[in-house]
Amino acid sequence: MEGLYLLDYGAGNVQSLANSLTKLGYSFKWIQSPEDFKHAKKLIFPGVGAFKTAISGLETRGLFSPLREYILSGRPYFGICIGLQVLFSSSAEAPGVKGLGIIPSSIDHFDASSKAVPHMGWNTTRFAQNVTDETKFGMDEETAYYFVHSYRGKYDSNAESAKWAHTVAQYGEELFMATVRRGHLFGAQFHPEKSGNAGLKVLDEWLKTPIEKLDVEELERSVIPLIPQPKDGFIRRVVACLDVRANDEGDLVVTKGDQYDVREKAEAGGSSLATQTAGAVRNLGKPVALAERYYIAGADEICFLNITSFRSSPLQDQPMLAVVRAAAEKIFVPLTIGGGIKDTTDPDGTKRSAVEVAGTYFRAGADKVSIGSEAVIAVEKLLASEGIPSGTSAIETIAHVYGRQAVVVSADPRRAYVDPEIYDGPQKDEVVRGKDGRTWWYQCTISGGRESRPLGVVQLAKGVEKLGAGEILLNSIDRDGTGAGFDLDLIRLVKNAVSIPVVASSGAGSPAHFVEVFRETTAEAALAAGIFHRGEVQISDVKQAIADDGINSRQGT
Ligand code: 1PR
Repeated sequence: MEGLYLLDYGAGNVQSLANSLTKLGYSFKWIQSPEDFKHAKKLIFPGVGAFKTAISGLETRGLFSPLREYILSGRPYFGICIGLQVLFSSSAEAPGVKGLGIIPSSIDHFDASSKAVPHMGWNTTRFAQNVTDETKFGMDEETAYYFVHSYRGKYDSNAESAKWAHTVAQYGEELFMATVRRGHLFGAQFHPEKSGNAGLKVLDEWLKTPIEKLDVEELERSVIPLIPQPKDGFIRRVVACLDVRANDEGDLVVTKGDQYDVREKAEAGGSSLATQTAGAVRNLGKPVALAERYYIAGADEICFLNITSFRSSPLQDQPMLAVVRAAAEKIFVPLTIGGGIKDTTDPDGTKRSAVEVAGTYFRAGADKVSIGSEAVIAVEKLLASEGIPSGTSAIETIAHVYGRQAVVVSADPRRAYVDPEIYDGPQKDEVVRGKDGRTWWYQCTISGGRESRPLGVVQLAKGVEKLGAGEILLNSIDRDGTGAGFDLDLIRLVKNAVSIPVVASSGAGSPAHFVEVFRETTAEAALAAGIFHRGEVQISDVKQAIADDGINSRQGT
């Protein structure tokens, strides 16, 4: 498209939007300097991250005032996430930092007392105005879109800012502006580039709408007084996880362990083929092809874990980067990448900070990075320094630049059985009594379960929340690959300890296990690997079972 420009303030994953536009067949240019605004006929400002980082990124590049002038000139603008929030006067995220001041209101933090924050996941919207079909941009009230944010523009139908509201979403009991529109200005708090086909449709419809039609019927519109409904539209996510490593031939393959052991086993009386493959890394397919299959099947999120990255993971030689790049061209739901997100040294001696490593993944198309071993070490240091954060851990430094919603901690706990009568260790408050009468605490491990550490999972969860993690991916070494169902005790324990979202992982053997984990715990998402890789259960079966049970679920791609 002639005159379509994208604005990148220097942080966050803008590659996904670029990939979406390429997929839709649009050509575009990047705003490189203030001069470029003169040539822009339509402008999209995508972004995740912190309000302050976005504003100072614009200011440092001399783009703040030219952007404001561009918007006030009445030319089409589409702000995504932080690109919507900068339209407001200010944000509680960065007191004293001025936004563009187009919408006369402030962005505030979600109330975290009764729900997980960040608001991370899919949610439906309602129209806040009598919007004509021409300016719905393909949106409807049944469809869910992908959000990820801790701050939001509250919806109050009596406030002046409500006149900008286009759609409203409900999270818990809070209504907030999901999209804003006035004249040529449009903004989405959700990520259309990460909302599957529904999001691509919004982008396409907005881009296809002739400029003169974007401006219709302003005076006719009247604010609809919306009140919270008994149940919000927040979807419980189904995540497909791909554990990736090099096999013995050096090819990158999707593998899957049983309690983290990914090598084929010799079976007594097995075939000669089974005997030949015994000991080899289990190969369940190619990472990108499998991930694309799950996207098409309706996975709400895809997670890649580089499971051998603890050995050495120089950024120069990081095959996962190619996987992320290729996956991000085809997959338009959130991508999480884990393994090796830490300070590293390249073979030539070049040191790379964890932020640099994470930034490379974000620019390749990842939305979140997941930190395993380093998170355990960081919490041990936090406890040793009496709870005073150093500011230097990977969690802190990445969250500072890219926002906490971009930082996941992947926990690998294993049950440590104890006698409650005599156990008096530091984890005594974390001891769980099972239905079978046995008692245990959940011990954290590093290096893919190879090394147990003197840290309980509750200590880890609270510690990483304090350091700035935005989500916990909660594995269970005991349940991994067993198909025995999620460890509900573990999930409840961690959910009660933190207010960030938790992804239940390990042990899924059937769709009923997803229903169970969503019924019996408040986990925001549930992840499976083996059953999907082996084709035993389809993602659509899981979605259907959840929906049949009355749990909010997203159907389709
Ligand atoms: O420590 O920051 O480099 O991260 C390494 C990452 O690799 C961690 O997230 C760690 O969980 C993961 N990892 C390391 N070794 C293994 C292994 O399996 N040998 N895999 C491993 C973790 C567990 C789950 C799995 C679920 C669901 N995989 O992610 O997908 O248990 O499986 P299921 O549905 O088949 O039961 P760092």
